[in-house]
Amino acid sequence: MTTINSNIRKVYKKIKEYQQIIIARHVGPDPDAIASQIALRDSIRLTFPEKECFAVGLGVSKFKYYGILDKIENEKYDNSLLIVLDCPNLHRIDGIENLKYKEIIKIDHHPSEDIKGDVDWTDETSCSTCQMIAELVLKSPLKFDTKVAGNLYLGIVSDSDRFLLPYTTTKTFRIIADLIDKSKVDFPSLYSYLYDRSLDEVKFQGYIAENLAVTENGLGYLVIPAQIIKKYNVDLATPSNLINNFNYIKEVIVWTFITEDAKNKSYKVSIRSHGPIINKTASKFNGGGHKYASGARLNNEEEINDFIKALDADCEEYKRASISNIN
Ligand SMILES: [Mn+2]
Repeated sequence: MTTINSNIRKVYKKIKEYQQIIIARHVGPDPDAIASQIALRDSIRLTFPEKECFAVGLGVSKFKYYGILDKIENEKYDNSLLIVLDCPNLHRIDGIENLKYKEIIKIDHHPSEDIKGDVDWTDETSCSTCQMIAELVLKSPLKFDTKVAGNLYLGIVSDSDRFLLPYTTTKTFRIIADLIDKSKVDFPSLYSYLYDRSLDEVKFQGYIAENLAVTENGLGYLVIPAQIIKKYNVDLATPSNLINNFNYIKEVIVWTFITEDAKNKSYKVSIRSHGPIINKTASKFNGGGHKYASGARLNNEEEINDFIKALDADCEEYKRASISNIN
């Protein structure tokens, strides 16, 4: 508790100190990354209207509800403070080309990688980066309004998968209760921004359910060819958006979608787990992430086969360990 509070103090102090603040997050953002980034920017702007504070990176049209990202000339911000959210590795930060920042703050809930922040607030027990930003605005003099609170709420709900994932803690609920009490945000009205989807997507989910292969060890996997993505009129990001919907299938303890990325001549991989730790295997295949939610990249069929075998072995080992625990 003390370390977290001291991180909040340190982060606030740096924000106060700098005139130029650039906020970035990982490439291919999800709601937690975008919402934390825009919420922090808007909170800093509310608190310090005289500062120049920008949220950078490529915009994603389906996330425009959260707010519009800033297009700036990075070369002009040599004296800036860079705040990186929801991203542990330098090469995955979006939109900081040619930015010669003075100091870097990291706020993230992923396992630590190569970014070492001048202030480094890494909390793997947090369900989301938005939970950390919510704590920051609640416990520091940073101001927030219903829009900031709504963004943070959606990021928390999204990354915790509606509080289903084990990263959800009593602290998550305390922070959310505080956030709602203090902002009076009408949270039930926000869910459509996360959960509205097209009929095409629902039909594509049916395709996945119909075609998912399941091994004896409880690995569910599906290789999705580019022409299927085209046929269902969805896109490369759709399988990873749908992957959490395949939670709570009795026969499946780990599941993965391997989607052909025709443009980059590779395969984009999402993985989820109900038990076995999967990020070690993910990191062997150009990926990584959380213990129970990871991603990877594969280049050819041989790698696909090796990857499926490795994940299946993780499932087998986990099953064996659980059986010997019972005995
Ligand atoms: Mn996150």
